[in-house]
Amino acid sequence: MQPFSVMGVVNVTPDSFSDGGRYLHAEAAVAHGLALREEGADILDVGGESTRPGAEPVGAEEERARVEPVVAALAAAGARVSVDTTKASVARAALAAGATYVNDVSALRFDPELGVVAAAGADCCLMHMRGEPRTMQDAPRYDDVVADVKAHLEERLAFAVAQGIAEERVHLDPGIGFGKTLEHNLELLRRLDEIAALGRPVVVGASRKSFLGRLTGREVGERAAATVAANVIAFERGARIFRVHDVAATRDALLVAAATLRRWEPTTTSGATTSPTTTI
Ligand code: HH2
Repeated sequence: MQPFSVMGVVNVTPDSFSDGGRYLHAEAAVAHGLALREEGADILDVGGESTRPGAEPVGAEEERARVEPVVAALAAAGARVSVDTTKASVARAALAAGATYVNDVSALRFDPELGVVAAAGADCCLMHMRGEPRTMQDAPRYDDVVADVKAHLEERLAFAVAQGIAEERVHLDPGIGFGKTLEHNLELLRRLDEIAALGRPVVVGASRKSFLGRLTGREVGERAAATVAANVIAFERGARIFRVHDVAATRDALLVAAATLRRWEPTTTSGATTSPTTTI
């Protein structure tokens, strides 16, 4: 079985940092999601609220209205769909519309009820974030960023299990770019094996983020190569799910990394890999 999963980003928002406004209409978002699936995405992550630094919150009703039709159409087309939300009511609507995965960047801190909703049978990603999106980049400080993130994720995992989510359904994410400096992000990638040691699948969302812009001097739409590099390193250090905008490039790089590092062989038909099976 393929030793990684690619999660394609479908932002149904006017203000996301890399593609805000491009897929605000449901039809455009669905077409984008289907295109990402063609590129090889194993999961499509549908979000209706930007979490970029300084983003203003969106009301639950507005967020639900953005996300629900897109989730329904993608699930009806046979895609595996996750919902990127911190709100129980949005998650409930998305799960009813066919999503099977809840991606919560607050790790059940903003709406503890979300755990109860996810416990009704969904997989769940708990991400580390310092504070909240509006203020998270205000002078972030840690004693030891990796140890602090690890302790936080361990505590949130215990909370999720207490809410009724089966431990084997929980994935953990260090939250690249969420209340972290360039050095913090690099340290987390460098020592990602320490997060993987928690024993749950690790999700990484480095895609096109500003620390890659700082390193390369490139604008947000020109960071695919930098994204690929970060993800290959993360894979080597134990990450298993890769949340990206550039699905084809990431998937190809991870196939090569998996074949090289883990001697994993894709099944080939006339030079192309067969459609990937998800591992989660
Ligand atoms: N990053 C973003 C959103 N959701 N979820 C997880 N699990 N991990 C991440 O790193 C992560 C995430 C931010 O990226 P994007 O969705 O492209 O931008 P925005 O939040 O501005 O919509």
